[in-house]
Parts: sequence; C-alpha cells; structure tokens
Amino acid sequence: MKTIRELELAAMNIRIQLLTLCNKEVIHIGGDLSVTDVMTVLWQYQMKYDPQNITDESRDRFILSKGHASAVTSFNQASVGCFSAQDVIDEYAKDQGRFSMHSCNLVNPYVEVSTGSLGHGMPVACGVAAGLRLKGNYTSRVYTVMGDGEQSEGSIWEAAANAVRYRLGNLIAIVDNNGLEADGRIDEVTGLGNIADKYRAFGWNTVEIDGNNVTEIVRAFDELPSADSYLPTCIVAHTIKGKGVSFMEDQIRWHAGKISDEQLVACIADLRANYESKWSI
Ligand SMILES: Cc1ncc(C[n+]2csc(CCOP(=O)(O)OP(=O)(O)O)c2C)c(N)n1
Repeated sequence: MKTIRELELAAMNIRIQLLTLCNKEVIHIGGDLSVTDVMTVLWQYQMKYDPQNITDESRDRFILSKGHASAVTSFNQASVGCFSAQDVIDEYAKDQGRFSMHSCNLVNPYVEVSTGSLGHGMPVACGVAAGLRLKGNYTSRVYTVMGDGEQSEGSIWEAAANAVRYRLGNLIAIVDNNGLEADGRIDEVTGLGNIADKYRAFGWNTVEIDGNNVTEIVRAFDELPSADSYLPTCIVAHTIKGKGVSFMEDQIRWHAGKISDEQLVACIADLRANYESKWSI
C-alpha cells in the first residue's frame, strides 16, 4: 500500500505524463489536472482491480462519467499495469489507437463503459451497482467520477434519487468540483448552487474534501461505509481546474489545449520543485 508521500509522487508523475501528452495532442488538460489527485488515490490506493483478470466478478468497477478526462484515466490505468504510459502517449487520438479524447471500451478493454456524452456515466454506474446487488455481490464497489458542470444534466438527478431508493451503499460518486466547465464558471452557466447540499437533500452520505489534498482524499476513502451498506456516498472534491500548472490554474482557456516545448520544460520543472520543497528533498 502506497504512503501519502508515494501517492503525491505518483500524482506528480501522472501530471508530467499528462503534460508530455499535451505537448503532442490537444487534451482536456484542465479537467485532467483538477482530478489527478483523486484519480491517483483511487487507482493506486483504493480500488480493487487486477489488470490480469479484468472480468473478475469481485473487482471494483470504475465508470468515468466526465468522459473527457480520458487521459488522466489512461495514465492511471497504465500505472497499475494495464499497459504502459508510453502506449498512451504514442496511441492517443491516433487511428487504430486504444486511447481517445473520450473513454471508449470498443478499443480499450480496461474501460468498463464508453462515456463522453455528459450525464450518462453516473446513471450507468447506478445500474451496475444495482446489478451487483441483484447478483448477490455485496463486496464490490462502483466508483464514478463526474464534473460539476455535468451536474446540470437531468439524468444525474434521476440516478441520484434512484441510488437512494435502491439503497446502493456500494455506489461512490465523486464530483470534481473545480468551479469551471467548458465555457464559463459553474455558477454563471448552471446556477446549481451548493452541490453537496443537493446530494444531502437527496439522502446521500455526503463528504466534502479538498480534492487536491492527497491526505484528505485517502481519509475520505478510508472512512467509506462498508460496501454492503445502504447509503450511497457522494464525495464532493473541491479542486482547482489546471491544478499544478500556474498559468492554467482556474483558467477557462485551459479546458482543453496543447502546450509548447518551452512550456513543457517549465511545467515539469515547477512540478518537481513543488514536490521537492514540500518533502524537503
Ligand atoms: C451532453 C454533453 N453536452 C455537452 C458536452 C460538451 N462538453 C464537454 S466537456 C464540457 C464541460 C464539462 O464541465 P465539467 O463537467 O465541469 O468538467 P470539467 O470542467 O471538470 O472538465 C462540455 C459542456 C458533452 N460532452 N456532453
């Protein structure tokens, strides 16, 4: 099991891989970077998943509802042995490649469900969680990661109501609450208000954390109710879009984009310096 320091190093490495790819292709870099810490802890600490046995009924399931965060998902899958990070860099957005701008299970068997059209992953996760229960599986969890802009899709709230109705304590929904969507601030575009309060009102066990703080993310996962319990959990992860790259942080312009060779060198130097100063290396 990785320590906090090892997880922070892993998250830094995922950011470097994302930026390396972002130097070659346009990727959804802002929302990849905001959710990097959550995804790293989820894949490299929390989830029960064996890449050698991907149809194992006892595995945890992961469904990326904000399907445009495919790059950060692929690099984390690489980190647990599904393929290599270099495979992702070489094949991303290429004809015949396994990795695309949205997660696709037709070409990548480690993707449980193709996503990209917002508002679909969460309802599917809800159905998968109900299906596991119907099959008598009370040990696996279903994790889904959503965007905060995505919360404006009505299907999210149909699923939120049904998860409580069907007592799906095996469903863990994480909202990457970075405050920005593709073309504006959430408050201006959707006017959704406090997302955590909404999940509470629907009857969910709701936890709010700093989603760019690895210690808080680990604690939230450690404190999850057991998989055979009956209240679904929503983790509202307060994050910064573009986290870790100073010129991208909280900038709508960096919802998606590509960086130059010079920017790549500077970003990597910054990430390394931040990690080293935190851990006094
Ligand atoms: C149904 C649907 N409508 C619109 C889009 C286009 N789109 C892609 S990403 C995005 C913004 C999503 O914002 P958010 O959920 O907050 O994601 P994040 O900012 O974390 O990347 C939009 C509108 C889409 N993929 N699906």
